[in-house]
Amino acid sequence: MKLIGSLTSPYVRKIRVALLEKNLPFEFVVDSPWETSTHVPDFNPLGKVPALVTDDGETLFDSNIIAEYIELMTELKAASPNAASGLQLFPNDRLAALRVRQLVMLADGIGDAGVNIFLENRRPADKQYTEWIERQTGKITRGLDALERHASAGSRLGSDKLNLADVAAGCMLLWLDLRLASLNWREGHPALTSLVDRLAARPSFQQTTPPL
Ligand SMILES: N[C@@H](CCC(=O)N[C@@H](CS)C(=O)NCC(=O)O)C(=O)O
Repeated sequence: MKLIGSLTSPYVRKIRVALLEKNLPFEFVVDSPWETSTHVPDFNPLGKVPALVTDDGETLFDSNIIAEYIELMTELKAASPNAASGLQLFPNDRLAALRVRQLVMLADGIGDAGVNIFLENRRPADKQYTEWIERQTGKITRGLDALERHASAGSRLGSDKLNLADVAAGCMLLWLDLRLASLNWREGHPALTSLVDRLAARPSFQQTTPPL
C-alpha cells in the first residue's frame, strides 16, 4: 500500500495513525498538493490528500473512504491466521459505528473550517473576507463544544474503546495547535484536552508529529 500525502494535513495524519495503530505496513509518499510540482492530481482528480494506492493498484481518495477500506481489509485478514491485530476503527454494533462516523465528520468539519480560515488568513489583509472567517470560526466553536460534550461523557468519543473518532479529533485538534494556535481551543474544553494529551503520548501520534 502507498499513501500519498503531506506531513501537516490532519486528514493524512488520521490515516497514518490508523495504519500504524493497525500495524499495517505502508509506504508514505510525501507530496503537498499546494506545490507546483505536485503529482496529487494523478491520484485524486480533486487534487487533495490523502490518496491511497492499494496493493491491487486501485487508487482511493478521501480519508474516510481510505479508513473504510483499511478496516475492511483488516476484517478480511482477521479471518486468516497471522493476521495483524490492532485498533478497530469502528465498533461492531452498527448504530454505535454510525455514531462514531458522525463524530469523525464533526472532527473533519472542524478541520475543513480551520483550513478555510488558514487559507483566508494567507491572503493580503485588504482582500480577506471577515464575515467568511467569522462563519468558519462559528463552526469550529460549536464543533468543539459538541465534541467536548461527547468527550466528557466517557474517556473516549462515541465508544468506550479507542476508535476513528478519537483519532480524527486528535489529529484535527493538534492541527489547530499548529496552524490556528490563537483559537486556544483548550480553553473551556477540559475533557477534549485530556483526550488529546493521552492520544499525543501514543507512539502512532509521536511518529506522525508534523515538522515545525
Ligand atoms: N474530505 C477530504 C479533505 C482532504 C483535504 O481537504 N486535504 C487538504 C490538505 S489538509 C488538501 O489536500 N487540499 C488541497 C486542495 O484543496 O486543493 C478528506 O478527508 O480526505
